[in-house]
Amino acid sequence: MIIPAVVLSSALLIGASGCKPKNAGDATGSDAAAKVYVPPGKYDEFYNFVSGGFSGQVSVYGVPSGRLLRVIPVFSVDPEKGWGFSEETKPMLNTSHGSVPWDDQHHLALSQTDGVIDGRWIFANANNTPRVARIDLTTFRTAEILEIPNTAGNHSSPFITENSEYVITGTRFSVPMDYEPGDVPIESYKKNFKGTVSFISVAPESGEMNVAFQLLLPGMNFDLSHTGKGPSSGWFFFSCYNSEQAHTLLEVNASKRDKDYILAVNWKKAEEYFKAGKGTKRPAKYAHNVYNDETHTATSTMNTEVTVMDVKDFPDIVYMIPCPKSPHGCDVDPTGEYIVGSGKLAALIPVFSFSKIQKAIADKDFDGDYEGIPVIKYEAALHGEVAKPGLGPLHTEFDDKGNAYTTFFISSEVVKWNVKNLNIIDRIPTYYSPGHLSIPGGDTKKPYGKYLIAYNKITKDRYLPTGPELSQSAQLIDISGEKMKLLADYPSIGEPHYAQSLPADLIKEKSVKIFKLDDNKHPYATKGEKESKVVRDGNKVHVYATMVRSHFSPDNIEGIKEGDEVYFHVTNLEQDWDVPHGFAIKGAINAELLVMPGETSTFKWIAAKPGIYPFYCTDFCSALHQEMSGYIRVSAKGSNVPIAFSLGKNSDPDAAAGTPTP
Ligand code: K7E
Ligand code: CUA
Repeated sequence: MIIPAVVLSSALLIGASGCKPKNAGDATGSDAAAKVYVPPGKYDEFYNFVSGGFSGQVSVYGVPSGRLLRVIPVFSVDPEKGWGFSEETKPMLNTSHGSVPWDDQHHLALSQTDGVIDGRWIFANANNTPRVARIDLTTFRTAEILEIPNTAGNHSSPFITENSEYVITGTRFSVPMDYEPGDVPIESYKKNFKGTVSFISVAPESGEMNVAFQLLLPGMNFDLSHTGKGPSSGWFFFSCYNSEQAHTLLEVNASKRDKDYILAVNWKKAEEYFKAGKGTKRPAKYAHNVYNDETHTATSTMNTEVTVMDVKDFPDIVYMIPCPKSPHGCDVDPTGEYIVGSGKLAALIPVFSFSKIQKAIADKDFDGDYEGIPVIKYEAALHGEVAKPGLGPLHTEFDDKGNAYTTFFISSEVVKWNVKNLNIIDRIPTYYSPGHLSIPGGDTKKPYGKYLIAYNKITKDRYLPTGPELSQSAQLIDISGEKMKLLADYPSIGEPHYAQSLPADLIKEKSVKIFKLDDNKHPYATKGEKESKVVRDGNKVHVYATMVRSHFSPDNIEGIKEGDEVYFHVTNLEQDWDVPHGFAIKGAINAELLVMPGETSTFKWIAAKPGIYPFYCTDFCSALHQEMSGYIRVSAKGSNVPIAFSLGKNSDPDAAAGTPTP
């Protein structure tokens, strides 16, 4: 998020320099310690999924302990797990721009049934090269990545509808559409730059995603969004800024107006039009990457078409609601009646009423239009304003008792207020400058109002110094009582933006422990040591290898020649939980492989130079893990060393050292 320095320079300095709120550091007593203590061998109550920001990954923590359980590789390569390095996972990072090994991951959306978290999948956005990923919560792996056409800056993403019908995304950067000429003067923004909102359908059983259709909107910046629920079911709300349509020095030029907008989208209506065959098919190019748990392999296909509906042609789909000063968070309360807009520069928080919005639309209580979209009168949509809440409101989540909790970036605090009467109930300092906050279920119909986690941008003086960069910090706050209580601080990975949590009981029994070897349909799977072999095919060599505690089969390989492309297809024969084996070769310009029980992965290696190359298992798998290794011999291009492979054919150690074979 960005706060215009010119407008708020003094306030920003206070915020960004981490002005110590009173009682900084006073957090906890033995009471707090007991609340976060999860004894050794016991499980946490919640899984907490945290966006990784510029790390591109998603991390999983236990709450309340704050223990890091896992980092799930999504949009960035991960040498630890071979993600993006194995032949099988490389297609997952494919895009219309080629392979993209990194992204910026901000928001997460757990799948829902009837507005309640159902524990099947979690969706994640890539901000930079627009994509949405689906992570399977049985394997904790990225199962699918879909690129989004006609989009730049996929920030307002992904937001899910109540029954996971669609994941909805909006553009941060308006740009010329992919099917229009892109080589236009930047100052032609108003004419040529457009925004879009994309409806990504989610198949009910498999979860497979597809860009169903897109709405074409005026050029501006769409920031954040939430689905309606209950009475507002079938609607979507997006915060928009830069209604000034500035294309330079946005911190000044996009902060001029008193009000920007919340875009209200009647998505059910839009879907009706789409299903009736409305909209225009446009040429497009966007990658769709799917990982298959039976072949243990990803495939990437390039889509070539997308349906675009210009909202100008469908006047009853979208409406604008004025919202003070560059709104960021756009959050809908559990009842679905109240919509909270958080203007980054606003001195109050407006709360809109869905029933009033409906009445205003019925009565045509409009205040002109914005580029053809009717603008509902502010007062006509307003439920009320939270007065003097704090400085720099960003994001709001809800508990199960009718309260809202909003982060304030500049005044470094979380403020609790009542959604109906708009009175402030409590405020608690955070250390420092919180962005998002997360309450388990806090943006659904059913919040679990026990904990709140604030994700703070600035950490200075909270942890032992670690050079110029400190890891960002999460703070766990007890919200079970009237007053909030700080319980614990813990570091986080990358830059967390949004996070979501669910009760551990929803998914822990479904967690996959092994992949069944019998179900392995990888074309190069080797299901027993007897089947292991080395096969030459021109200058390509395929090694069908197995791994089991504590050896590879084969582990002596000869007959590889300089310049050969060698593919090590290694199958982990174990059928036991938590026994991966690793694979690495000296000098390989690749990462390791980390192969799960029953899985096959492929390591590509160019045999660049004659010599002997050891390979070994990188994961300490048994008492004899250090013995789990092997040798590859690479001979000169013209040599006549035949392909040979073996396991356990040891030479007589007392014999004289052999002479090199020519
Ligand atoms: Cu506020 Cu990208 Cu959701 Cu960061 S965004 S904080
Ligand atoms: Cu297998 Cu170490």
